[in-house]
Amino acid sequence: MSEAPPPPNHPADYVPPKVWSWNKENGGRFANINRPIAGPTSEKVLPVGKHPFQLYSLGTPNGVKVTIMFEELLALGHKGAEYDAWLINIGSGDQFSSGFVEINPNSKIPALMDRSGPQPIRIFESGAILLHLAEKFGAFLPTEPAKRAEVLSWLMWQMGSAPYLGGGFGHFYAYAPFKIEYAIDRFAMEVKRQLDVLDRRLAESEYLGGADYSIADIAVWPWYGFLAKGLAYESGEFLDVKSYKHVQRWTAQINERPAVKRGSIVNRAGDGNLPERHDASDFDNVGQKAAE
Ligand SMILES: N[C@@H](CCC(=O)N[C@@H](CS)C(=O)NCC(=O)O)C(=O)O
Repeated sequence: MSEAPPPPNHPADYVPPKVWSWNKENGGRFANINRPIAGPTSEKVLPVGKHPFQLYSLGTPNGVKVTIMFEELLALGHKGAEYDAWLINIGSGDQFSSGFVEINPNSKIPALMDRSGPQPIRIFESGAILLHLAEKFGAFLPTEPAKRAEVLSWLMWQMGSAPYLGGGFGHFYAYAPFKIEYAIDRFAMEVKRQLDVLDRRLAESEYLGGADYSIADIAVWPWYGFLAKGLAYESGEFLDVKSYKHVQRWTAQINERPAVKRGSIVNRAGDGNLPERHDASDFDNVGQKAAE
């Protein structure tokens, strides 16, 4: 029987050593996949399907941004946005395979290959993927400079802010091996500030970028809409998410979009979900849920 690793020092007792070293047993959820080095750990060629876009992803908030975008493009009638969505199980370390690292040297989902042109193009970072698709199809991103700047500002806001929500608040509130009041206080304050930023914007504007739904909403909704519904880190009551009325209005509005419903179940395991998506008809096989 293997012994449990010793608990980390009490935060107040910790004195950092001169040189940091990797303690694989430092606990916390995801300790098995976190590591201080980049690069592949196994050889694997990724599968390639029949469609112009090959997505390698998982249905996390960062992953569903992209599947929602594809479903929105298809709903608009852009047939060229057909995609194969392959499951990357980050809990099993699929993101460290040689094939995945060739597409994303940062080993994180989502990663996309655009095979629609003469040379395949790799794109990583969900914000870059949304921008690539928006420009390619001329959709969900205004061309008028002031409107475009507003959408891009909120898109980049999401990319910069969500790590405080997930890696900061979520980690210390839900995943760390023990509760540290200082860390939870610091990140709860920041996440509430972020919710207030969104609430004030959504009080004056129907969508984040302005009057029209855009890639800014597609990027922000999976993180902050999920949070507003009380579904992230079981923190709804703790953060009093219901008090952000305009975020609640916007969350409910986007939730109703059929493409959002479809995109939200892709690359997820379990009943009512689609672990992989290779054809629009795949949604028929998961029953009514996606079509409702
Ligand atoms: N800034 C990146 C973040 C991507 C990211 O953090 N992906 C997580 C899942 S949501 C992941 O792949 N984690 C695996 C790992 O860290 O090994 C993006 O928006 O694409």
